[in-house]
Amino acid sequence: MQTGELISVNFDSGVLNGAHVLESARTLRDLEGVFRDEAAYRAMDPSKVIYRTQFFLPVPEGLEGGLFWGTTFIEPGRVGDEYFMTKGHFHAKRDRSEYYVTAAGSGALILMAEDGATHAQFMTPGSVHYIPGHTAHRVANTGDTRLSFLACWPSDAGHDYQTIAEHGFSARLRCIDGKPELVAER
Ligand code: S6P
Ligand code: ZN
Repeated sequence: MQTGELISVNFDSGVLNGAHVLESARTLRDLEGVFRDEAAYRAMDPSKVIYRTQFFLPVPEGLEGGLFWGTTFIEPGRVGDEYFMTKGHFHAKRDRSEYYVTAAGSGALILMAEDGATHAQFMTPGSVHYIPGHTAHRVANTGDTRLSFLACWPSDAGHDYQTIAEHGFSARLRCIDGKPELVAER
């Protein structure tokens, strides 16, 4: 039996194991301009890790027809009244879709269509989230523990961070009276 590039996933933690699993981390410094409360952002340690990712890329990036697999781990915390969250992106090839599956913790998947219409889906262990093409996606950790979710996306999807850096999401998930609330920006 041929095993290929075997990896495994721990469904309780979301952790991927295998010789070909890659890792990266985003610190507060990498999230410049993401959070609305600039003063709160400046007062925090820029080297603090906000989220880490693990990736399994069995085919070259950009190849049509392949699939990638990964896990994202977002620490609990807030910058001002906004929860720690991912930068968020559209896929560079806009029609490419993606699945997220929550492994641990609780959070919200924030989805924004190209016309700016935004909504959120609650994430809880076992929840499966289909992200259609043409939809920007970002995840916020609304809980007190680490949020982990698995992802599967096409190897030619690519990432467009620039559009979000320039225009942001049209709504932000803020902690209001202790509860997450999606608040329109404009
Ligand atoms: C890739 C997929 C995820 C994110 C990860 C980090 O298409 O959506 O693996 O890359 O959750 O988020 P971001 O917005 O920093 O790439
Ligand atoms: Zn994506």
